[in-house]
Order: sequence, then C-alpha cells, then structure tokens
Amino acid sequence: MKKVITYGTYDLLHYGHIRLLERAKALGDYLIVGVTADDFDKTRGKINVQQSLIERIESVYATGLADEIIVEEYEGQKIDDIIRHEIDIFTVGSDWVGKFDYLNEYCEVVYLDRTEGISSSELRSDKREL
Ligand code: C2G
Repeated sequence: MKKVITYGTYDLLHYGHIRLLERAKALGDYLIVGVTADDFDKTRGKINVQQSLIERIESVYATGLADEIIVEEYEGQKIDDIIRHEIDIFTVGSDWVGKFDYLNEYCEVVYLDRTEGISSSELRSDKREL
C-alpha cells in the first residue's frame, strides 16, 4: 500500500485546496493530511487564520479525500510523521518548490502545481471588505 502525506492550514477551504487533495490522494492508496495547529501557524508567520483548528479539520474531513487527519504542531514534525507512518510520498503545492527537498532522504517528494487565481489570503481580504 502506497502512503501519501500532505500538510496545510486549510483556512476557508477552497477549490485550490480540494484540487491539491484530489491529486495527492491519486498519488497513492492512503492519504494522511496534516492540519496545522494555531500555535504552529503563528510561529511560521500565519497570524490571520480565520477558522479554528477544529473547523479546519472538519473542512478537510468533509472533502472525503483524507483517510486520516493529524495535527502538525512543531517544526521538524514532518520527518517524525514520515517515519512513524511509513510514508512513501510527501506532497505539497508548487508554491513550496525546493523547500521540502530535505525530505527526499526519508521518502519521495512531489510538488503539485498550485491552482492559480484562488487563495485563503484573498478570501480573508474579501471577508474584511464585507
Ligand atoms: N494550494 C494550492 N493552490 C492554491 C492554494 C493552496 O495548490 N491556490 C495548496 C498549497 O500549496 C498546499 C495546500 O494547498 O499544498 C494547503 O495550502 P495552505 O492551507 O495555504 O497551507 P500551506 O501554508 O501551504 O502549508 O506545514 C504546512 C505546509 O507546509 C503547507
């Protein structure tokens, strides 16, 4: 069984996220999605996340694409997860090209094309204008 893992905040879940999850799922047989904890997002500069961790997990769950959902809480967790869950493929959108090459030591790394024209940041600013 080929196991795939991907990570993200998934704030205000949109079709860019869904397309990413669909293609991640298609890379293997079992998809694990790591949803970032609020505190972890703050440490990596994401300070304007609108939805709580539970809401973001529920959105990912509702896509029906994740076989398992975990929470990403600390820097360096990806390596631990890949080892613990015996992951074959780590995947993430192309906005991260090169950033996760260090994981090649532990599994295959695949960058999927990011969907143009949609982002959580834009949705957050639209919300502010309402
Ligand atoms: N994504 C995409 N197209 C978009 C927006 C996002 O393909 N228009 C992808 C991102 O590349 C990522 C996933 O959807 O693979 C989740 O995006 P975010 O919620 O913005 O998460 P991100 O900050 O990219 O976190 O440890 C966290 C991960 O490194 C990724």
